[in-house]
Amino acid sequence: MIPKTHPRYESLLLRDKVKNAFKEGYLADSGMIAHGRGETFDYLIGERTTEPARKACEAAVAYILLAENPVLSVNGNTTALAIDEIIELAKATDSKIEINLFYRTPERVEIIERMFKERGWEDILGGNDEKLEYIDNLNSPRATASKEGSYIADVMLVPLEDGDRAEVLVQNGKKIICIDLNPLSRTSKMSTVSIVDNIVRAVPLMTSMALDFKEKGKDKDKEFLENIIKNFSNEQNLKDSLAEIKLK
Ligand code: PTJ
Repeated sequence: MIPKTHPRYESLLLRDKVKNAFKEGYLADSGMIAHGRGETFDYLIGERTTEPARKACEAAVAYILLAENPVLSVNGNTTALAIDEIIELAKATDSKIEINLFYRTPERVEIIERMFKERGWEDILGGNDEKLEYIDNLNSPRATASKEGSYIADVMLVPLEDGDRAEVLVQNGKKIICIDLNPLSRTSKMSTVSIVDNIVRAVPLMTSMALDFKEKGKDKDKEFLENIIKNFSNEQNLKDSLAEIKLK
């Protein structure tokens, strides 16, 4: 039990979620290493959503709302840290959710599938019973692609991923949005929009932006959404995100 008065309470809560997910069998052991790396970058940006991250979230929402077949990809770490928030984002943006694991095992897939279904999200793609396609030129288990999901997706959210998939997906003509606290990662560099923020902050922010656009009728305003995208440069945004790292 972590005392609420602990100065690092929020951070320790996230660590607990990751540790428990590993004990429950759905988080890869490397997922704990990935989390530690994320913690470091989060510390360096002050554990807050920076202005460049906010802009990237806005561009990401614009891409998703303009998409014909948007897919939110989930792995072990994403499920452990943000399962409810991902479901809310999918509802707010009419997106599909697909399981895609680098260290894919039927056991891990089964647990993650069950967790989504327990929360009322029945139509979880990429499960054990589905006959999956494979993305060409990708030699890891991440190549799995649901026929209704990432195989035909035009826009995909790929949070907390290693660097082997984003580039191939972009080459396949998809718009790729990553959430990655490391602005120097291969995934960040290869993605169409890279959100340099903690997933626990970025996903709820995207949902509230999508709902706000809906309320104002802007979700169907193509010109408005296309303008957000036109004014966004991922290369510049990554530079701005890097500049947010405070070394003093
Ligand atoms: O569940 P699986 O089998 O698909 O495996 C997932 C992991 C995360 C183990 C796998 O994709 C992997 O090894 O990823 P990497 O190469 O460690 O990359 C993960 C990236 O996510 C790193 O750049 C981290 O800085 C970043 N990251 C970690 N935690 C967070 C994060 N970014 C945003 N929010 C976080 N909470």
